[in-house]
Amino acid sequence: MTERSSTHLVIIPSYNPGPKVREVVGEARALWNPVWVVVDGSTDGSTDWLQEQARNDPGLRVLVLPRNSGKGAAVLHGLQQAAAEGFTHALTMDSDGQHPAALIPRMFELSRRNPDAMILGRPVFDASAPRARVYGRRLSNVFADLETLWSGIGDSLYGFRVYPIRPLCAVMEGHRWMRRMDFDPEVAIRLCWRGVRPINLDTPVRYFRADEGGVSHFHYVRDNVLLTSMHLRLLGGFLLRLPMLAYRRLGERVSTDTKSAA
Ligand SMILES: Nc1nc2c(ncn2[C@@H]2O[C@H](COP(=O)(O)OP(=O)(O)OP(=O)(O)O)[C@@H](O)[C@H]2O)c(=O)[nH]1
Ligand SMILES: [Mg+2]
Repeated sequence: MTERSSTHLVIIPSYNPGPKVREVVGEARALWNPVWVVVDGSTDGSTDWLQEQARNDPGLRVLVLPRNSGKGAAVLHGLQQAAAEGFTHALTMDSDGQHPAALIPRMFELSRRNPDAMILGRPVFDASAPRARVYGRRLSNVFADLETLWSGIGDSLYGFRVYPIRPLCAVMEGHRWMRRMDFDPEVAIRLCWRGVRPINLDTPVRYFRADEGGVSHFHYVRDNVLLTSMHLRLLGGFLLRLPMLAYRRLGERVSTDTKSAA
């Protein structure tokens, strides 16, 4: 039985996840307590199973959004409730089985040692990953590097992360963006702008075929248009912050040099 944390929780946004969600929730619960699943207007019957599980497991909570609102909106819904209950840090992971639940304790351990930082999983793909996914993210990563002056975001799109809740809510509540698939890249960039340091951890990613229970709701055209317009919008914010970012990055270089010289 895992001991309940009153400060660190797992939040799983879930939209029509297919059968894999059962394994994901089971693995996450075996390693962490509490785990919250935010059902984002699912219509695939997964809600009933999740609610039934939660009835028999005090470590599992299921929040249900009546309508599909987007990944970011689902995460924010969980974060706001978690903040109200005194939680300080949240690990986000997908409900489709792609993220390595086994690394939840390691991610939280890194976060506990660096509570002001965000811990970013960095995907290590195997042969199961579609090439479009492996190479397609490079452009988003180039933009994210530029927009943060190479502050160290290892992967802008990957959703297996631990965030400090308070700055994340502040960033999201201040803008109407970040509610859909723009959530993962835009929050990482905006948190960098606020001075939240990224720490990267390499983590394996699995892609499942449809006959293995794999499900994706990523729409190549719709979501790539969303991501491209997001980066174009963020470039404006970047130019405004350029002097501040350059000043900060210069300071980091000097302090690193000082340390290495000591
Ligand atoms: N796409 C999508 N995902 C949602 C939504 N609401 C919650 N989610 C969850 O967000 C996570 C990521 O969704 P995926 O469709 O797997 O997107 P992805 O992992 O970026 O795309 P793939 O690399 O193709 O798997 C999953 O846990 C979804 O269940 C939504 O409205 N749209
Ligand atoms: Mg996925």
